[in-house]
Amino acid sequence: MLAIAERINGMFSNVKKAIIKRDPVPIQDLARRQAEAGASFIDLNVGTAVADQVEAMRWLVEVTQEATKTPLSIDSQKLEVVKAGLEAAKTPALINSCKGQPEDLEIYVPLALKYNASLICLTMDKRGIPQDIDGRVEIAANIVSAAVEHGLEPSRLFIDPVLFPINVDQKQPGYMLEVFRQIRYISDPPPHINVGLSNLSQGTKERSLVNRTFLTMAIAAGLDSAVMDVLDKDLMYAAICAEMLMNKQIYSDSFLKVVRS
Ligand code: THG
Repeated sequence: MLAIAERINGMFSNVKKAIIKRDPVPIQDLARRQAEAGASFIDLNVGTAVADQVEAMRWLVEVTQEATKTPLSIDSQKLEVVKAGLEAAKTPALINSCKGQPEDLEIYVPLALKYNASLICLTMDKRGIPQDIDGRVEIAANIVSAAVEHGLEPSRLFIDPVLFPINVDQKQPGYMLEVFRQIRYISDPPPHINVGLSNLSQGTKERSLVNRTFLTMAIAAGLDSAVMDVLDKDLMYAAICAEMLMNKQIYSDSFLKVVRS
């Protein structure tokens, strides 16, 4: 699966401080550790606290690239901030994220094509995020149609049905598993399916356990990408084991050792 490393996010106080002081040391340390832990992309989110988000994103991209060659995920709700990140990135990046409504897709799909980037789209429109299965799958189908129309390959499209914290509505994780199953049938080949895994355990006291248990269930239902804590070893090992059990990694008696090396 594709692990998008979540830790360089202004929502964390040490990252926020580093961005404000323009101190590259904590950022580059996180970049190296997350790359070594097996990140496919390193997510960069300046958070909401800094004054000039465009300038902050440009700086984050530059200092992260000095530390690692791992591709970057440019995470912002603001188009100017995304553009600044894409402009500064030296290798094809991932845009995180675009809303699944026509007006936004008409801007972000061509933007992804222009920068040779991949694109995460949320199953969210003007009315918000549908709470049910059908509403999310309907928006996912609209997203895939827009991508096909513009010629963005399914391998560069990630659909994110937006995972809610477990303490908001306990029925949601079950709904999500069904949404993953249905999204796989929208196109052949299917788009990637992604979630922000840590959303699920916000506010709970057993974060790591909740995250990794859901991740293995989700992999069984077709999830193949997550914005996640790659520094959580138990989580990474659970993902590898789930993929082995789904015949997506070759089995050997010491499969974990093989993947680690
Ligand atoms: N989908 C996509 N991208 C995303 C999300 C998503 N990016 C951001 C987010 N959601 C995923 N990343 C995180 C990162 C951290 C936390 C949750 C999700 C988190 N932070 C601590 C908390 O809220 O308790 C706060 C940090 C601290 O101070 O320790 O849980 O859904 N495409």
